[in-house]
Amino acid sequence: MLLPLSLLAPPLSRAPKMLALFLALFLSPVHASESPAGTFADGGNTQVSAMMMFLGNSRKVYILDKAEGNAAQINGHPAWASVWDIDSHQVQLMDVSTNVFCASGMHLPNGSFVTFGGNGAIGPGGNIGSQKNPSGASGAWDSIYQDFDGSKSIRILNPCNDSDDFSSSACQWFDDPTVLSMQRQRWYSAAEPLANGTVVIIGGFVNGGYINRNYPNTDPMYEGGAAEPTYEFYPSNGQTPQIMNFMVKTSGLNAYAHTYLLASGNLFLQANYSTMIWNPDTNTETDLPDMPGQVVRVYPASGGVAMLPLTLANNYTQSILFCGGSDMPDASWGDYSFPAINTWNYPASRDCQRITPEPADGSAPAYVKDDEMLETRTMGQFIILPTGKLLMVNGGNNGTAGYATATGQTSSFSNMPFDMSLASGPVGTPAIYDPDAPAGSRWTNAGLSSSQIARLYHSSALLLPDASVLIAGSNPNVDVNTTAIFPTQYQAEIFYPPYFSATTRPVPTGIPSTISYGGSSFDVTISTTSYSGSANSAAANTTVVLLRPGWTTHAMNMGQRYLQLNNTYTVNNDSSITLHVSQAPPNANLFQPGPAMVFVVVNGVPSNGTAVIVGSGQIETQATAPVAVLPDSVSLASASGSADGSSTSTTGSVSPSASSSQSHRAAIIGGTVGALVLVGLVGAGAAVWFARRRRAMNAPVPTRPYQYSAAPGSGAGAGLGAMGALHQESPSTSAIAPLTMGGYRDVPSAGQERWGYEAPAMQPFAEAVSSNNSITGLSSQYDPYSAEVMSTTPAGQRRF
Ligand SMILES: *[C@@H]1O[C@H](CO)[C@@H](O)[C@H](O)[C@H]1NC(C)=O
Ligand SMILES: *[C@@H]1O[C@H](CO)[C@@H](O)[C@H](O)[C@H]1NC(C)=O
Ligand SMILES: *[C@@H]1O[C@H](CO)[C@@H](O)[C@H](O)[C@H]1NC(C)=O
Ligand SMILES: *[C@@H]1O[C@H](CO)[C@@H](O)[C@H](O)[C@H]1NC(C)=O
Ligand SMILES: *[C@@H]1O[C@H](CO)[C@@H](O)[C@H](O)[C@H]1NC(C)=O
Ligand SMILES: *[C@@H]1O[C@H](CO)[C@@H](O)[C@H](O)[C@H]1NC(C)=O
Ligand SMILES: *[C@@H]1O[C@H](CO)[C@@H](O)[C@H](O)[C@H]1NC(C)=O
Ligand SMILES: *[C@@H]1O[C@H](CO)[C@@H](O)[C@H](O)[C@H]1NC(C)=O
Ligand SMILES: *[C@@H]1O[C@H](CO)[C@@H](O)[C@H](O)[C@H]1NC(C)=O
Ligand SMILES: *[C@@H]1O[C@H](CO)[C@@H](O)[C@H](O)[C@H]1NC(C)=O
Ligand SMILES: *[C@@H]1O[C@H](CO)[C@@H](O)[C@H](O)[C@H]1NC(C)=O
Ligand SMILES: [Cu+2]
Repeated sequence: MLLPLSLLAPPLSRAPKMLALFLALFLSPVHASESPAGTFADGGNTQVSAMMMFLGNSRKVYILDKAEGNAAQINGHPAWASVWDIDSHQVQLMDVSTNVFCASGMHLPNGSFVTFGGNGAIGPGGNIGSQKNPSGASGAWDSIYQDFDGSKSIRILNPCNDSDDFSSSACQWFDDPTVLSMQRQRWYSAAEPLANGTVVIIGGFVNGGYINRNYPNTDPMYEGGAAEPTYEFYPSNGQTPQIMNFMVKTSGLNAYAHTYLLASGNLFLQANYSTMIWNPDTNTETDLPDMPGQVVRVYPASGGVAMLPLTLANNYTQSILFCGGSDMPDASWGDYSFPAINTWNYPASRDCQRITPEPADGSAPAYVKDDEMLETRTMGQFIILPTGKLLMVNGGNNGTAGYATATGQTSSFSNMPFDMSLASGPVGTPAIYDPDAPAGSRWTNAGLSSSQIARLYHSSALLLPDASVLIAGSNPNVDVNTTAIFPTQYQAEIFYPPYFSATTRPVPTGIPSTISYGGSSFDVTISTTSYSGSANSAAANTTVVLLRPGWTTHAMNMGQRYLQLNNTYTVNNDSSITLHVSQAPPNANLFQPGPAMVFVVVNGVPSNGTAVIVGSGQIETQATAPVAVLPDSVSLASASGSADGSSTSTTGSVSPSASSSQSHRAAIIGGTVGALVLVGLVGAGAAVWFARRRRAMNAPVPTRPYQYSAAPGSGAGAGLGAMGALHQESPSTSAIAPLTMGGYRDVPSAGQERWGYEAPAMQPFAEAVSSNNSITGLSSQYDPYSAEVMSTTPAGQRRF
């Protein structure tokens, strides 16, 4: 296994190009008059197409692609994962065992990330893998791409940084469905965390398709075994997946249902043109009004959807904003195979609607028409900025997400005008939505440049710690195609929102590494070089916000949330400002436990984000405490700042500490915060004693906590449980090769024993239902990191 070596450096052949990029990005002089505000810059080559991304920590973005024929190779097969370094814009390839094609994903309370499901194994051209599942309808493994079936996968990643050993299993994806998997096959499932950090996973396709129905739709519940109308939890609470009626009601257009946890603990769901509130404990549904105009927002209509910032001004009222998508008539949507019409000629929607699902005054929830977008857009994606405005990027004017070789109107691939793309008219110009602006003036794209790179199906976008936005991916092709009209895209870009015109940025100190739900306030100080003009007005115009960028795929940022922390302030005699900041409100439904960034925004200019863990770091009911009363604000009329804190000036005076360079990057004032930024996420993760999910209600409680960083061997004898030993390697080899799955990856030579590995059970859906679906035993009972597993499953071999 050459995993460690290939991870440590990109192949030499790529080095010159990377070096050129590096030089272009960092060494060419950037003058203050050439502010990057509103522009795109090169973000490097992601080497795998960035269908999915998430911010692992202050240094790394993790990228996932589907299993496909990327030129970049790892362990003898094409790579479909990489980790992008925020400073260098270079990636290291990573190995993932299963096909993560169109998975869902979420953060966990301890700062790790998890992805759910995907497709069966495929080989070149998107064909079913060479090794079929027992049904014959999907792949268990493919001998060329060497991907395993990912349809039940639960993959876990513990984010690392450069001071960690990336070659160690601790920094790699854990991905082995024989050890940890969902109870059901789910492709395009929804995922949303509850207040205790448990993730609810909803619906999905069993196998593939454009939309989740046959036509006519005579079996809206199961579609003959192709639809999965149930929900389940990670970690599993032992419950057999139950049917969610809403999945039946919205059949056909219910993949990646838009799902948001509400203040009450219930969840808001929107799919097809239906809306409801769901109680996850009782599985009861309360209908809300239909989407006006029957505009579809879920995949493949793929509208931009976000929960608006929770602020003091709106009293943490949760409102969901929907923009764009498609209002194609029912028959146009076609079925699993393809749309009935030439979607690329059908303009996407420009309609926006807002809804407040739980109005504080008890009134009936209702959709309210919002300002229309500046253009029609499918696959537009909302990125919540630290300023509380929402950036919309990516997408196309016409059509839908998805790809196909034909439509109901174009039977031959050679007549498809955009190759496999079902969308056309890429929108290269971002737009910014201000939720607080008066109706009629919420959208603007003034001063924003256009990207020349089409970002259509399977593109993604993510807020970075410096408050710029990483934009990557786009691949409306069944397999890698760099010559298609909309090719497989590896080039990343960084978009700099307007506040990058500021020549200096606030540098807060004192942000803690963890945020609790209620309890004592904490003090954050910004120096005089962090703002300009009157200290009193700067202090009064400062907000402290918690922002979670989310796990992005398919024009969504799952888990994305923004919550303003309450604060008062003291203007000090040295013109610094001390902010007295409240913890998160004592209701984890408003902002679920887990990783986030804290930004301090002064006069509209954000600081860099500081990584924090919100809550206990564990999957459990989160402790809450009464909100401490904040000290009264203290002003000082004579104090003023020495920075250019303007969000609009591009030529303002440069503060002394920033005068050595006029590059926007260098002009961001250095300070002690740089070190603090990194402490939160990873530090908290390392310090936490990892309490484990209860593998069953009556699982033995571990007698001692298991520390993640425990030396290999300290848990000897523990292991995999039912499947027994999968690894024949020596312990030192298995420590760096967590991803192999026995006999399939290493094609056995004649007479060589396969190690008893069977692909995760892939019985047809109908069969599963009729057998009352007892859990296969391969499912969520074994958490490879779990103390319970360590202490209760003597069989097998330790993996790490
Ligand atoms: C990286 O992670 C380690 C813990 O894994 C932490 O101690 C360190 O501060 C982090 N930051 C940097 C810059 O490496
Ligand atoms: C959306 O839901 C409506 C109402 O149930 C249904 O008639 C329609 O077929 C659904 N659309 C699709 C494309 O499945
Ligand atoms: C804000 O919300 C809280 C909790 O829902 C409620 O108790 C309070 O009355 C609200 N305040 C205002 C001004 O609406
Ligand atoms: C989008 O659809 C409209 C209406 O059919 C059509 O006029 C336009 O040419 C399409 N745009 C592209 C890029 O195909
Ligand atoms: C890539 O797309 C082009 C244009 O449609 C097509 O001619 C070619 O066959 C495709 N290549 C592959 C490998 O699919
Ligand atoms: C500023 O100095 C005055 C006079 O020494 C003192 O009374 C006041 O408390 C100081 N204010 C702060 C915020 O330190
Ligand atoms: C806060 O600063 C922004 C950016 O300079 C400005 O647009 C806004 O009017 C200020 N708000 C107040 C209340 O001064
Ligand atoms: C988390 O909450 C869900 C929903 O109430 C519940 O089913 C689950 O058992 C809880 N998990 C833990 C670890 O508390
Ligand atoms: C914010 O803090 C102020 C000052 O202590 C207090 O009056 C106000 O009620 C707080 N708001 C919330 C939502 O806690
Ligand atoms: C903010 O982030 C940028 C980009 O990572 C970095 O160059 C800069 O040094 C950071 N500023 C501070 C004060 O840490
Ligand atoms: C975080 O929690 C998950 C779920 O319990 C676990 O699998 C993972 O190992 C934990 N991360 C670390 C760094 O321990
Ligand atoms: Cu997809």
